[in-house]
Amino acid sequence: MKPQPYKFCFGPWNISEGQDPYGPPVRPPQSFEWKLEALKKIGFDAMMFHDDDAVPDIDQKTDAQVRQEARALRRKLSDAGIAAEMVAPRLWFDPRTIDGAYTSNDPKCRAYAIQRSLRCIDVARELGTDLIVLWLAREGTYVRESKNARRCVDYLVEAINRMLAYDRKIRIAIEPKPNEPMDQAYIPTIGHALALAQLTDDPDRVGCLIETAHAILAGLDPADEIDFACAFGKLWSIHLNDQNGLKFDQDKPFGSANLRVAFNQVRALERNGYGRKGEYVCFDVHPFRTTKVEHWLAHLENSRRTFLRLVEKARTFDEKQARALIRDRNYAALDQMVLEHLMGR
Ligand code: XUL
Ligand code: MN
Repeated sequence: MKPQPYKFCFGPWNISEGQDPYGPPVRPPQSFEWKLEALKKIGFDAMMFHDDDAVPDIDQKTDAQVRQEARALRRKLSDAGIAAEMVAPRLWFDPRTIDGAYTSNDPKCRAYAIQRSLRCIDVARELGTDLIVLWLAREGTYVRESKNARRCVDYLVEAINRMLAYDRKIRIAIEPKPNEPMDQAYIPTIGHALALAQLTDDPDRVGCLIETAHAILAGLDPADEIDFACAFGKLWSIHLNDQNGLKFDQDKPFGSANLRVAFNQVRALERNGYGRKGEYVCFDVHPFRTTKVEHWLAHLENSRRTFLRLVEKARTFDEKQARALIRDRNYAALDQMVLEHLMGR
């Protein structure tokens, strides 16, 4: 079968201004139009959105306004020839999500989180995508005894069921992350996400999104997470980036910390035919804080370049020789063969 060309995507937040918990922005804010133009200029195919990236101040607007603004955005995107890949409800900014969104101890706050998620579905429908991404940012605890984790599983299932019932066409991709902002998240890995899917009313419409950095933060190999999700036919999106060990979520350019781990992710995507059903390769990467304005898109272009170079590396890997070494249980030679291949021989 002819190899599928990949399609690429990023979100407006990936052209970030450099603020961190210790300092203010270091680059000037840019309009959405500027970001869309930048995406087009560097030849990406789609943009991913939070609900309020698509409709700013969404909580202050009526349902009709939300739909109308989302429709206007869709026109802007289609004039630019750019697709909307997914929409994700931003459930971690509002004061009502301070103690978690779907798993807040306060029933009024849980109701807000569900309502906001249904509006996110309205936005997705107007933007022409059926994919809703749930990064469950605050669904966890700082203090273990502060919530009942057993009940929280029921809350998560209830919220997802409400979304599934609200629109029979949407698919929900859970993006797990083990920590940050929480000390401990309830859905830290792909195994947890897919197990949760089985408890919902329509497991076939609940899948996952793997982010490299999140898998590494959970102490896992992202390539194995990819194979696991694909074994269920449920890898519906991916956020490739990189992460140097167990620290804050770094969102480094793809391959920047560990080229071999990146190679294995690409190999896993290739062997599972990722992209054949229209899935995009998304880069959830950030510029280094030191980045000058004139180099503002380099992390995105570099990530795609590294990805495509690794696709070549995956396709030219001597599988026959690798199989012979595996048969001989000569894993030392296999190990070195991978290194030589990545180093260019
Ligand atoms: C957070 C993260 C988010 C999600 C979308 O770590 O990756 O940007 O991808 O909400
Ligand atoms: Mn992400």
